[in-house]
Amino acid sequence: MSWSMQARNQNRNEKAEWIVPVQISGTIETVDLLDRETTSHYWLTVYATDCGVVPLSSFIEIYIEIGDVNDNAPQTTRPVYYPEVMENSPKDVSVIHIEAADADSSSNDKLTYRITSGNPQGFFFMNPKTGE
Ligand SMILES: [Ca+2]
Ligand SMILES: [Ca+2]
Repeated sequence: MSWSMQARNQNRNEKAEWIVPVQISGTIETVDLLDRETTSHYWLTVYATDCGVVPLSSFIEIYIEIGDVNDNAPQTTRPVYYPEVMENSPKDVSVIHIEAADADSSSNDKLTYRITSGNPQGFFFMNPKTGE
């Protein structure tokens, strides 16, 4: 009996086909690093074919979901911002609103913001949840 397998990636319309070594039980293993941010799932079609004079075969579909690992840092739209605020401005004037995006699904809605330097006198405050 031999196994053959087709991998279809519905996101990109790519198609790959390869033959898995002859085994009685077909084990699917990864052969390269996967990246959920590039491809979040795979549809595999596995054929099992016997060695008869007239070979018979059957197939199954396998859906593989790629679990997320936090392997991307948050990205802001620009590396440096140059906002301006007038002197003598009243308290609570908004200076800038920073927004960052993160490609990891596990990081969705979990980004926090904080000022790490340049604010020794505490003139500025940043909301850790909103980036304002
Ligand atoms: Ca992340
Ligand atoms: Ca990830």
